Amino acid sequence: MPVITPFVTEVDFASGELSAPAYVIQRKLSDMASMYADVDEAARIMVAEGDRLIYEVQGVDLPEEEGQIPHCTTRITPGRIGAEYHMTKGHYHARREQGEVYFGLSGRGFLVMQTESGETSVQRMVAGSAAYVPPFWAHRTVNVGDEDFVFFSVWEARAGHDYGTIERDGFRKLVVLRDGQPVVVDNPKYG
Ligand code: PAN
Ligand code: ZN
Repeated sequence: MPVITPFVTEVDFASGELSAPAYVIQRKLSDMASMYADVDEAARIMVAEGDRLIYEVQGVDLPEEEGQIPHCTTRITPGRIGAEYHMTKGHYHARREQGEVYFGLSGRGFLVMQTESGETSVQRMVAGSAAYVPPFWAHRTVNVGDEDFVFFSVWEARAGHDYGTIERDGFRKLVVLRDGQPVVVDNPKYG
């Protein structure tokens, strides 16, 4: 196992920017249009206004080896595709037994989680919330506010990311605007 030199990264709470990110990943609507419930509305937006930034991830570079603790920020832009709020793709960890901690830095979000045996949990996050994603729970974050929702994530390096299961089946629950409020509803297309 390589010996990593200790380091500190400065984090801007409002933007999620790191002082020296090793990587910046941008996810646009075109990267995940099929994940929204209203795919026709996603297509309409892309024709009418062009592509749209949904979220950005900035992280540090660490080897995917036992004991390393990668960490990153995520900034989800405000907005909706139809009634459904901007969100991350979401994933299970490839190693299902690995959990994760999210810490809210700014804005307002919902953390949508589910297990493969059918349990669901939706937790509210604001600046200062420390949210625990236990082992075996898929996780997706949703921006339910009018400004960026920014949070910090910390996980174990061997967790890995299984996006395929969610790309195929989706999440059981969706977060949508209804009567001026974000509400959690069943996903009619799940599975
Ligand atoms: C987070 C997520 C990040 C982006 O760091 O990777 O919020 O979401 P997606 O990975 O679903 O695109 C995390 O859960 N890492 O394990
Ligand atoms: Zn994760």
